[in-house]
Amino acid sequence: MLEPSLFAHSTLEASQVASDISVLEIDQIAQNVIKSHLETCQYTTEELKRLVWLLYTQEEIRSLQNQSCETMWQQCSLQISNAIQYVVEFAKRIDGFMELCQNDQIILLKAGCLEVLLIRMIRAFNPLNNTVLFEGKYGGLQMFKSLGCDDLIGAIFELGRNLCRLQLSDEEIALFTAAVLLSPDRPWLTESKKVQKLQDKIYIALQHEIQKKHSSEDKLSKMVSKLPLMKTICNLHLDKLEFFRLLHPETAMNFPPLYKEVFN
Ligand code: CLR
Repeated sequence: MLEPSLFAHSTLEASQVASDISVLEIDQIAQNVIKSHLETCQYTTEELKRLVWLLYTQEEIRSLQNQSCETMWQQCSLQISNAIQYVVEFAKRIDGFMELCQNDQIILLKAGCLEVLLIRMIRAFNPLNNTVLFEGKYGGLQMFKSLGCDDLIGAIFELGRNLCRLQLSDEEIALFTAAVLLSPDRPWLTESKKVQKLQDKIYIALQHEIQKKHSSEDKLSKMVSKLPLMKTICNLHLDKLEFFRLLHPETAMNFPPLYKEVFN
């Protein structure tokens, strides 16, 4: 016969194992997401640190400003398209993403990839002089003047400054972008419950990561509070693109296929 005390002991152990498994699972999720981010973030932190003082000269800025609107749009869409490729690769490496139906994978990527890029942008954004990495050098918002989208660019730079104030680590960026990508409320998802479960776990992992660093308690809510501005920027981008397409249909037709596919 089993001794009561022994039995009690083994049930205690079992419950500990149960909670260990979930902590372990959260840890594995964090590690997978962070590794996926580091493998697909396009520029290492070291590279960016080296580049950060490589600024466009006044003359180079002037020549960007004097370019035609079409050429500048083409250059920007190419840079964005390149960056999207890395986001697609990031998504594919997140455990659970490839197990979603293909329809939902596409919906999540189309809906989330610009938001992910906007968060990733802080790695390549210098809040000290308000510059961002564009085609290998840093420059301020005036370099995008020829796009004719001052409001959009202004909002993007404002978001950059805002997000930089949170001083997110690469681990936090990894988990935050994964959570944004796995948003269960995107229209037309067929398995949003499955997406919700993945996102819940990633947010728990993110909360853990924040606690580890002893950062302010409401860091997560501060991060989440930037989502509406990101959504506004995404919608503004779509408006600008639609208007550009009306004015310059032949240029827009020649945008990179991935850019067209994501924003059509
Ligand atoms: C974001 C982080 C990526 C690398 C990267 C590539 C392209 C960059 C983008 C970052 C930030 C935003 C960016 C973009 C190219 C053009 C765009 C600088 C750094 C600016 C804001 C212009 C947008 C114009 C729209 C009208 C398309 O890992």
